[in-house]
Amino acid sequence: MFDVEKVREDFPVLHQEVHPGVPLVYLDSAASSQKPRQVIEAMDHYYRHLHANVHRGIHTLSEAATNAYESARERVARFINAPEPETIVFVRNATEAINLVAATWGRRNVREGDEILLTEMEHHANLVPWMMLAEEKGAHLRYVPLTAQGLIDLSAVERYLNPRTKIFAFTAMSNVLGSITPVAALVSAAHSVGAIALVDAAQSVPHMPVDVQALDCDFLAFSGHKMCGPTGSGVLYGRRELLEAMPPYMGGGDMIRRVTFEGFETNDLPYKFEAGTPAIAEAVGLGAAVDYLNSLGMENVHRHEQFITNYAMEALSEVEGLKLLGPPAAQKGGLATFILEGIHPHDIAHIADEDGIAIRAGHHCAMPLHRKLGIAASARASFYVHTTTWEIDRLVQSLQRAREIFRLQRAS
Ligand code: 7TS
Repeated sequence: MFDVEKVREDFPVLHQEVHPGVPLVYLDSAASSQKPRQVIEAMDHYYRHLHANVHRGIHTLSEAATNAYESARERVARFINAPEPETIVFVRNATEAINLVAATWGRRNVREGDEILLTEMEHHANLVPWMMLAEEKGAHLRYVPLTAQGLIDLSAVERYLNPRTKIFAFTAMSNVLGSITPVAALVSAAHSVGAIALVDAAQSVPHMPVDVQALDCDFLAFSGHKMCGPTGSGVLYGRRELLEAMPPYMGGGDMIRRVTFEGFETNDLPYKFEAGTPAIAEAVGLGAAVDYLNSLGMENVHRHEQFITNYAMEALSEVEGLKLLGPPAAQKGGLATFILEGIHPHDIAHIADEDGIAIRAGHHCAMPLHRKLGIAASARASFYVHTTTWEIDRLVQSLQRAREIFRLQRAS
């Protein structure tokens, strides 16, 4: 049994009133998750007892900091079943991970006339870096269309893949529709035409078990701050042969083995891609987040979110004039995105905030998807390990209140 009330005790931020007498209901974990005390304490401990720069000094603290940093890498590697820690590159977030691949692998391998395949439901982080690359190289961007339910259909993917496709970059779960994509099948389809596959796992690694070897993906990107970890911690997993062949992204300290006035020699993996002093405390926090999620069990996390999503979609569909976007609960992750007839999503979010409820409104960094759906914006409630059914009930009450306010305004 997943004891959500016990889990809530781990999150200090949840136990506060956001307005006098109005307790917080946090339904914005897809934007950024809250942090359990285990993560906060690990970072506090690091700064109080271990901090020094890594990989540089031979003094005791530098060694302790290096061990803490590298131990976080090992735990992250195990968490996604990467074959070895050297295939885990620490970056700031999923955005940086994708930019790194586009700017290094992409610049070296994509040429004029080549195709880069994306889908219609990508976050800007998995669109703009490829647009920049395509513009520089004269390559073409193509987009796999969605089904009416907002899912990726394998047969559509197969129609779009061809020998000119160099890379297929797609999300494992849409941050707007919640749609879960059949990652292993999409990777295998990409490989069948000789393309490589990059998985934007920003919304999957925090919420479900992910095994990069089982998926057979070439790159996988995610952010620590969406999985109970600190901001400024993120991960690029890459297949060793690809990482080895890629040029470095940024130049500076740590990423070199040797520098002369004439040039430089790059360091081994993963340091080749970690120029400058890294976010050490953040890596330590991410390691603690991984331990925390492991202690809950990722199967349990996923099951709890499916239960909440199912409950939320049923409860929300009772609200008159409310339209849910995306597929049914069984095919989606922990979020519910909707529009409410006659009320702008920003007004919904504003009224919800008066009731202490944090939801997101806008285009959620997926403007092309919104345009495709024929809407400018939507409202999104997103869930995590601490979300309860009574929080969903509070949201539904707030939406009813919003409807009432706007009904009265129209009547007057
Ligand atoms: N990919 C997906 C699928 C995302 O949902 C996000 C962030 C990113 C990439 C980028 O992550 P970052 O940590 O590098 O910024 N998504 C959202 C969101 O839905 N609301 O705020 C951020």
